[in-house]
Amino acid sequence: MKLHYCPQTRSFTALWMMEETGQPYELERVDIRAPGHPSEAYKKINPMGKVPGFTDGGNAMGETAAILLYVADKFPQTKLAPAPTDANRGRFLQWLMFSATTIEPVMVEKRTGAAPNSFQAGWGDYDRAMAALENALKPGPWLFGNQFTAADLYLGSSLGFGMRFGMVDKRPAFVEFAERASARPSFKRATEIEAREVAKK
Ligand SMILES: N[C@@H](CCC(=O)N[C@@H](CS)C(=O)NCC(=O)O)C(=O)O
Repeated sequence: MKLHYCPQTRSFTALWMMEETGQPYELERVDIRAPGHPSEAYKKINPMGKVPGFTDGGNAMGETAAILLYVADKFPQTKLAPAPTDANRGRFLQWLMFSATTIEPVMVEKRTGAAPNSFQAGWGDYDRAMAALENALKPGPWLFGNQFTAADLYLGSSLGFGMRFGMVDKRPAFVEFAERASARPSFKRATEIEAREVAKK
């Protein structure tokens, strides 16, 4: 497995995921600011030319949610995704997608002050999304009790980022959830790798 990665970008979430699995992988640095980026070769990995990109044998993909799901399914022993036959699978998929489909757009709404149109917009609006998420995270410690999954990792990463940059309210349920997630050894390892990569710049 190879993670195509650029420090201090959204590709941190996939890096954290790779560390959470404990499986071997390569890290390939992509400079998203380099002239000529994205190359045609890189667009064969991520058609948008964005990071993260991910390759594994004949598989190539972009999109954090897709990478997390692929990796979680590849290593069922990590229990980072409920099995397709598990009663939690549907709810897991829904929350795994939520960062990409809903948190990202509502953060933009918050930052730009764009007028919400909750009924028509696929992501609803900021208040509606935050209320749904807070309700899901409140029981804790994770979405599915004591079982940490890729959906917790992605939400923890998105909430941490959103609260750091003032695009998500610091509600106690969010602060506590993000703190619990970032206390994981995998997060600390990913943070160290990121710091090393930043220093290489
Ligand atoms: N929907 C993508 C978003 C990826 C994304 O926007 N990556 C940014 C870095 S944070 C990027 O590659 N920007 C450079 C570019 O657009 O060329 C995901 O969640 O994986």
